[in-house]
Amino acid sequence: TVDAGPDHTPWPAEDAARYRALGHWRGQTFGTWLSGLVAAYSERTAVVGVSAATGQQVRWSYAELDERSHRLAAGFVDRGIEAGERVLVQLPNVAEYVPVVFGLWRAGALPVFALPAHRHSELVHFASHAEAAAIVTVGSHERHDYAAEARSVADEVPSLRHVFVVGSDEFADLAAAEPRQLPDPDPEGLAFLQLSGGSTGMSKLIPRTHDDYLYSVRESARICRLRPDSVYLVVLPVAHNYPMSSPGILGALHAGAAVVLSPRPDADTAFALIEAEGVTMCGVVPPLAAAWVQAAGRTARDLSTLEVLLVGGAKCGRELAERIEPALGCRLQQVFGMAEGLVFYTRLDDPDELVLSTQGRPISLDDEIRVVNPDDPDAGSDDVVPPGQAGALLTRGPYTIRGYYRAAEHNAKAFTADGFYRTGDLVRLHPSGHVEVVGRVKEQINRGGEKVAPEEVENHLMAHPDVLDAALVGVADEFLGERTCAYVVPADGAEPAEAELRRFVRERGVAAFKVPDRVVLTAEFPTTGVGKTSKRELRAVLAAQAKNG
Ligand code: J2J
Repeated sequence: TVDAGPDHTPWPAEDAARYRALGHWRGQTFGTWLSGLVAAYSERTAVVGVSAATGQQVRWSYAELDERSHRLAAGFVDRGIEAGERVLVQLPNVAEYVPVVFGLWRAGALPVFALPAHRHSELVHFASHAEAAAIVTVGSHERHDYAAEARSVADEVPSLRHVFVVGSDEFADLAAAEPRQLPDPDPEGLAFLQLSGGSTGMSKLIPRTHDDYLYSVRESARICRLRPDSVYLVVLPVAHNYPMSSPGILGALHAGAAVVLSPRPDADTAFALIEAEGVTMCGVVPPLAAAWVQAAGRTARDLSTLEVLLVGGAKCGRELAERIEPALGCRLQQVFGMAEGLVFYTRLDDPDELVLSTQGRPISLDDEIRVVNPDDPDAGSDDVVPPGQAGALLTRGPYTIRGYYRAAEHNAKAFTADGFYRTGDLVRLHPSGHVEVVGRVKEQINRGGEKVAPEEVENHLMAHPDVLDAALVGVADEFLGERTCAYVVPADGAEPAEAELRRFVRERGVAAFKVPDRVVLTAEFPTTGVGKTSKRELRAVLAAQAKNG
């Protein structure tokens, strides 16, 4: 790829020493961490979910999860997966997800976490950028043939040597390998790659270490008050950073709790699981919270075990926030996080006013927060705004990356010279340390928690012969917060139909949530008067027009 650079930008030695001295980084890998959990919680339930292999619900104890992941680790190594190699994981919410990921970690491999929604062009990008050696996926699921898609990706990406299909006979063989002790990787080395929401072009890969991530997991479990008798329900795509670690499956496991994987996020499916499994905690995005609030009014399900509903991924407006506790009979906990690191939570004992009106305060006292003048995000002056005023959020700390994976050019813009990550979020900082998210300065559309990079979608549109130019903007949407609208200038004499352009983008192989919700043809784009309009300015002008028109 063009934008090469280091795999990992380590923290400066003095910061790393401090994080170790403070006990944030404990020199533990995911493998040794799981071994410790097994020693403490052996026969307790770790994972409940539908097996991709049998289609039946399974219930695995910590000891069973441990054994499965040891066998899988040996199986991956026997198939030639080497320590440090990247393995693209594209699994829906199936029980095998958990042992597969621990198996890869124990083999020393680095999972690259794709979402089930991702399609050919995205998978090719992730696999080639990471030079992945393998893909782990399922067969057919929800009317999509994941295995066939993975094979076509493997045909295109030279580094891909294997497609492992969970549920296949071949995979059953791999999973039955004789467990054995394997070398433990470096806890300060990379553990996996998460995906960024993307702003300029394709998603960047986010390199996280065992040490930094486990710190955020332990603290998340503590802040969310997970206990051994907690039951955490996953309804969002399991590989996303939020259900993974905020507090997510890893936070739940850290506390010795049970993780229940819901195959789908709808209220009917989730409520049935809440009742059947005595679920105490769940994390959702705002549109889902709104749907659940509605459904709670007419459900016959017993939701009384539910203690906490986390809401985040996109702004939870005050009106929705106020409905959650009365409708669902549980405490609302707002969470504002990012796969790059930094996570904010409202605390369970925060005054209601803060829980309803803010997105929380950081996990750690060692999360450094700077709120700077957003007027010229490219100028990099980064003057801190007066207290209480909205500004662009910058951060660095013990679990926030210092650089994306192999992205030197992008890193120069995404981080300050002294290592602060430019989150692209516009926030107001309260005296209590809580923040309120009031907007963004980044070129990203947040479609109900699913992130869309305008440039990526515009490039797909502009590949169409009838399209001269395209600009994608977010327009307000009652349900999703915002949805996407593509403004398209047709090529001379052409009049492409909206349906045709949407189909075209979908067939280029992108996640359904990136296909423009609307397409509007326009003879020409507005100009701002001074010379050539940048895409950034153009999107701003079009978004303002959409709002006022
Ligand atoms: C407004 N915007 C929010 C919120 C995220 C926990 C929770 C969410 C994510 C996540 C995550 C928001 N209000 N409450 O990784 O561990 C927007 C911001 C942020 C971006 C990050 C976690 N919660 N956002 O959503 O990497 O713009 O992570 O910078 O997908 O989502 O997106 P992502």
